[in-house]
Amino acid sequence: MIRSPLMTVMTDAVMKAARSLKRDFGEVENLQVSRKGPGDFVSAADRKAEQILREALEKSRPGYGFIMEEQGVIEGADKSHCWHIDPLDGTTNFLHGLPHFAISVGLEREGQIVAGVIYDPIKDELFIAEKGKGAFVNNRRLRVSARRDLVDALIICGLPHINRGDHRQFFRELAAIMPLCGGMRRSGSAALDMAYVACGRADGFWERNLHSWDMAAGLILLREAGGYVSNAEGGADIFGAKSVVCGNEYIYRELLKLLKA
Ligand code: 2AM
Ligand code: CA
Ligand code: CA
Ligand code: CA
Repeated sequence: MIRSPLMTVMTDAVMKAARSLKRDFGEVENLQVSRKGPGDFVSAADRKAEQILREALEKSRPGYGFIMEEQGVIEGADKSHCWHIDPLDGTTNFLHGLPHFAISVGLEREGQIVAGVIYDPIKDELFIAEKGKGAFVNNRRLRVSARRDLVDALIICGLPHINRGDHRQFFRELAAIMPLCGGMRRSGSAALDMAYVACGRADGFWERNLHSWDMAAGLILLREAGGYVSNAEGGADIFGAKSVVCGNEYIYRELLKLLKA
């Protein structure tokens, strides 16, 4: 597979940040950790990886704006391009030594997500997608699953975080969906959840209270892998609604129906 110049820029930046994350994961007990709020941790590993991504992308694509989890919004001279960056998706896993986390970088052009990279440094899995060019994991083409029936489906959910989100709403949704589906998982990395639906390891996923940096790369992966995706109400404004429901065509429809019921 020949990588486009843009994909090379994105994957080079991500691999550089991943080396820093891997080093920090090796001595996670020595990391400086602070709490942004209850259950909302950030460590030196998150900040270092984000800075590496920012510097690498600024150098290769000067003027693009940034929306980053830790540094926030940085306006660029180029108003038509913006990176959505989560330097460490799955911080809670990371800080517990649980090897399931990722870097997520999406590129928005003229209001549309046109490219995404999600990298899991522990499993060495690189998920990439560009608009109109397909989605790949380690150079293998991705496709969503073909399962049609919820009873056979593996569904990933997210849990609302402590003091955030509507827990009652979540339990209503879970009560509607769980008894009908083949199995359920909760992983702690929304970016990997979306990547796993894109490659057919799971058949559907929904979560609320997410941010653009959690979802941007996953959205383009899903779309390029033939997946269906919207916000939890069925609308197109995923970042604004801060919610996502996705899957193959059939499972997406089933999930959305149950969420809206
Ligand atoms: P993070 O690890 O980058 O913070 C898991 O359900 C998803 O929720 C992850 O993408 C995780 O991203 C995010 N998350 C974790 N704690 C959160 C919080 N307090 N508020 C909102 N999102 C959170
Ligand atoms: Ca966080
Ligand atoms: Ca995140
Ligand atoms: Ca993060």
